[in-house]
Amino acid sequence: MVTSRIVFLGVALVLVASASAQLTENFYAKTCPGGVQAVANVVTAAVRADRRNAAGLLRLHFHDCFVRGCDASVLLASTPGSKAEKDAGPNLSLQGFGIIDQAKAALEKTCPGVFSCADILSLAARDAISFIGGPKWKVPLGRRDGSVSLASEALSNLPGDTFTFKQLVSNFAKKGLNEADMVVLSGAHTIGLTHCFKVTPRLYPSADKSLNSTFVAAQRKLCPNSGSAANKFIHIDNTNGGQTFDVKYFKNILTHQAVFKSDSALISTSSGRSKVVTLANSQSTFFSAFGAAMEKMGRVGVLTGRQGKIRTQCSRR
Ligand code: HEM
Ligand SMILES: *[C@@H]1O[C@H](CO)[C@@H](O)[C@H](O)[C@H]1NC(C)=O
Ligand SMILES: CC(=O)N[C@H]1CO[C@H](CO)[C@@H](O)[C@@H]1O
Repeated sequence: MVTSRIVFLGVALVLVASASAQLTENFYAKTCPGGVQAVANVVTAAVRADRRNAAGLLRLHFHDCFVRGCDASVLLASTPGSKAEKDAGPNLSLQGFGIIDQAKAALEKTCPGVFSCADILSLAARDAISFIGGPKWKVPLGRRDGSVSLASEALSNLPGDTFTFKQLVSNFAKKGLNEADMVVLSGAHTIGLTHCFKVTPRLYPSADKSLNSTFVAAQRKLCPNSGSAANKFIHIDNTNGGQTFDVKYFKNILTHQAVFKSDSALISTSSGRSKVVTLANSQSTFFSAFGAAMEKMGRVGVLTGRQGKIRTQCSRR
């Protein structure tokens, strides 16, 4: 029993090590030399046209990696018998599918059957965030695409916005990401939108006691307690236009102005709080730590070598 467990662990470690070892920045240098630039061209045009696309593309990569690894399973369409990840509750507001399809279409013209949808997702997140003035990080390539996408797995693998600190740490740990990674990656909420119905439970009938009363009054104006306002979108970080990648998200947590309970929870322990303070005080620390954590997230559960496949259309198996 003990030996078989050790053997199993050994095999698992070798698999993890070899999977990540195979990702390289110049993976497509010979097979699709202009590919990385082609993705960047499509992504920057889309974000230039509408800055909100940056948040959409960043969240797509996160949801992809947390469910079955970064294998583009988030892009697959539901089938008559089975609901896919993208149609699960937490994913219903995902944005950016069209941009990925556009990049894939361009790549299929120049180097058919070569460039994975999973790599496009990973590059798109990086290109979008650096385009809006956020950090730029390395994107090692060579991921392959999976064929399975289940709504139930999105529900069971993605963190919830009512999670406690402990629940957040354990959810990220299951993906090989530590507490520091979890805190810095939460900084993604410096951009993007959320539904009022995600926010109103903290505002009505009485406000969550941990929230700043000035903030509560402002949020109540943005999200009235009415059914018709439930599906309205508001900025997660309402400062600087809501689409600026900066440390304001962390500053807002410290002044008790975080939108989600899971954001407020980051200062509910002393180790979490000290990480938030460090990030709130230094944009360069936030940027370099965010980039490093994104590179790490981009390696979660990847398929490489002969695993998986290269899809020709990202929504089709
Ligand atoms: C720590 C746990 C996390 C929780 C509980 C969480 C939860 C949420 C929720 C509830 C929304 C709004 C969804 C809606 O109203 O439809 C959201 C939006 C968003 N999340 Fe997270 N998230 C987490 C971590 C992350 C991470 C790690 C990233 C990326 C690295 C990320 C990126 C985003 C972005 C960019 C948006 C805005 C999307 C848009 O405007 O289209 N989140 N998140
Ligand atoms: C509440 O927010 C204001 C800014 O709107 C800030 O000056 C104040 O320090 C905050 N109060 C607490 C208790 O965090
Ligand atoms: C944003 C969203 O649609 N969230 C939903 C996620 O799924 C759970 C369970 O199905 C719902 O309760 C949430 O409202």
